[in-house]
Amino acid sequence: MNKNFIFPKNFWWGSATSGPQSEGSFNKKHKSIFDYWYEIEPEVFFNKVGPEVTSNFYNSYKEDLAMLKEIGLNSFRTSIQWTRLIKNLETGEADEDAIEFYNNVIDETIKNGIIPVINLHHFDLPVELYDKYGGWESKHVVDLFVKFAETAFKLFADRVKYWTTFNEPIVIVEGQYLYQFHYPKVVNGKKAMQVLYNVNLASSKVVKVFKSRGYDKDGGQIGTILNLTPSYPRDINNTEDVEAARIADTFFNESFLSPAVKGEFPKLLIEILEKEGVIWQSTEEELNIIKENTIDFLGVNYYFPRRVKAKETTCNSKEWMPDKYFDNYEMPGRRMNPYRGWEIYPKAIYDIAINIRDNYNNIPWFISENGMGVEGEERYINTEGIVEDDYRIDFFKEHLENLHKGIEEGANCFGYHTWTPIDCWSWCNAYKNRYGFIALDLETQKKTIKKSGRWIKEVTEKNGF
Ligand code: BGP
Repeated sequence: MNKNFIFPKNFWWGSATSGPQSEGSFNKKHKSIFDYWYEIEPEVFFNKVGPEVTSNFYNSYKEDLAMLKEIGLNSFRTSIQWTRLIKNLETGEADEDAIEFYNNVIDETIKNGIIPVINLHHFDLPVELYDKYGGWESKHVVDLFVKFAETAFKLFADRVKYWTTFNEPIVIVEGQYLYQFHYPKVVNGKKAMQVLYNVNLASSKVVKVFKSRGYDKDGGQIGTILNLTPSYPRDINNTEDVEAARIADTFFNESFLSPAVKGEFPKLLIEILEKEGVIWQSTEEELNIIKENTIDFLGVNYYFPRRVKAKETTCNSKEWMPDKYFDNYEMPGRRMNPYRGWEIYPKAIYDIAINIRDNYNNIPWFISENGMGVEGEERYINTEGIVEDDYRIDFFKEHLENLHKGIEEGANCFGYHTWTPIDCWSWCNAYKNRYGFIALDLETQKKTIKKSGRWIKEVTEKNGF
């Protein structure tokens, strides 16, 4: 018998993108680390497609938002680019053209009956701040970010009620300071841990400004977006595997989740970092800011689980790395998305829901990204020109079924956003894998609703499937 999956009242059905991945860099006043990286190493990016045009949202936001309405979305996340909004990075003064653009986007979103959710940082540090101060290594940069946030609140918080500070902050640590998949590709465990601390501090300082200036009156809420990758041990009966998974979890999930929700860093993390001599520099005053400025709601990006086993290899790096404590484990028979190279494991969504319910105060949260990137979707275009992406519909259904089970068991989840509404630029993968409900023809910028776009419309109308 087919079961129906109906979701709570006022559930958010939506989709997320980010400024640097959809707007194009038209009229920006500063370069982000990605703009700069593309300039110096274009060959790193798939087919050498860079961030200049992406999905042209800067010019086509009206038509794009109308399409989001057409597929029934009731909420939409994007980000304001620091490198666009802020003319003077030291003072936080805004740029006129950017003010007009973001005002138009916000007003148009609301006009279409869609709730705007605005994020402030999506890996897009202004490169000048890296060159001058070392980027997130610097507490001065933390304070400049707070100024940027304050400018954004002043300009737009009258209409934007849901704000988030960072998207996947652990990726800044991993990509820029450990595993070299984001510029400046530094490998330095000690710096990585300082950055982990500084970004947590930046988030809490922004929460503090939001609340102390009263932007939380009138329904305003502030949260953060974390990519949670639950760590599953190779063998749950092997205590060393289980311990390795616990440590991986503390590094990659709890290091942001715990400060954001509970106001403190996990004890296990601090213990390890002290023992290794790589603990960050902090002050009492800063730790109090983190303690007292926790988030109102959480966004969870979920794509794949982490599988872990006890350390078997020796760490080759001369640098201290978290990987000293675990090895990643390739589980035989795991189900893969071969294009992105990520395991597909829908049950993790249920496990996340229960973890938040039981260990994180059952804080209100939503799935802020979930999706399946597929290469070569032209293969699935039918005679009417529509991409028949049944695999994506199945992927969403399976994840939603697990989410539904979590909600039935008391998880406080209020929405589900997919990645992404319209095929967008995926960092170094550029336009290799497509995720959207709406296909983008890169050459003509023509946008066409896929089969999944029709499907999500029905889902939002029924509040389930
Ligand atoms: C998340 C990011 C997004 C997006 C997505 C898909 O980690 O928040 O920005 O890009 O992953 O991943 P990718 O683009 O690497 O395929």
